[in-house]
Amino acid sequence: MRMKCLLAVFLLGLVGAYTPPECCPARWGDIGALFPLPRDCLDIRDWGGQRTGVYVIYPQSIENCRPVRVWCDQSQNNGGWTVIQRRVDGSVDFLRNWDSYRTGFGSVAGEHWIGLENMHHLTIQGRYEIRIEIEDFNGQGRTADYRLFRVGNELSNYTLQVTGFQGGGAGNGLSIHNGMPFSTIDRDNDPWARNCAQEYTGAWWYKACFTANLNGQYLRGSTTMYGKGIVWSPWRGYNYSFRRVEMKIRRNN
Ligand SMILES: [Ca+2]
Repeated sequence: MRMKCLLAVFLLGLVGAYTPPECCPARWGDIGALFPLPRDCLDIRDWGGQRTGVYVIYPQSIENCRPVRVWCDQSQNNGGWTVIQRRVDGSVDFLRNWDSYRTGFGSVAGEHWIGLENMHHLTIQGRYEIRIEIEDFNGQGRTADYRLFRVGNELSNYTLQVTGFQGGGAGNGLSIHNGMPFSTIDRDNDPWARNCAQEYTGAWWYKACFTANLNGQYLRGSTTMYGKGIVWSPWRGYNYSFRRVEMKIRRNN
């Protein structure tokens, strides 16, 4: 079995631009039994994909077995991490509408948002933990870990479930967002009287409004623009915009 899995990963890795047929017969048919498709970067790691980089995964609940290109971090903390959001240099505009956040945007190997629909289908496959890595402009990095991260379906406006803060040095910027629906500049689902996404130039599971604004503007360090940057307030408050952010998830059951 392991050899078959290794072969499948090898073939998928070879054909980075590979797109399977619409109906994806390889998943459920006879061939599927020979070549199981990876659900996430943990499957890829377990089947021998040890290199950190771009892979194609097939979240099980997506109709028609649609492939999703992702960045797999196979080095940190034993690997198996599927990256769902990344900011590195401000090259991609994150001030976008609902449709963009729903489907995803950016470059898998660079600045990227995997999309709420993909997050939903990924995180209902099992129990996922999340690690958030943040780096400031002095090169100092910190993390925040949570034992459970799950994104609801579109009917729930992709409501966030995040529990089990494990520490990690950056502080807890996410727990107040537990139970909140997602909001964008054109879709105000937050409980504030006004629109947090418009006021703070981002898109998030806003409450009224946030302790984390990781899709905020790329403002490069200290800023007078209160709350409008890439904010993780428990570490640097609301007037600091971080250099790098990575949000990554890993199945833990
Ligand atoms: Ca509102």
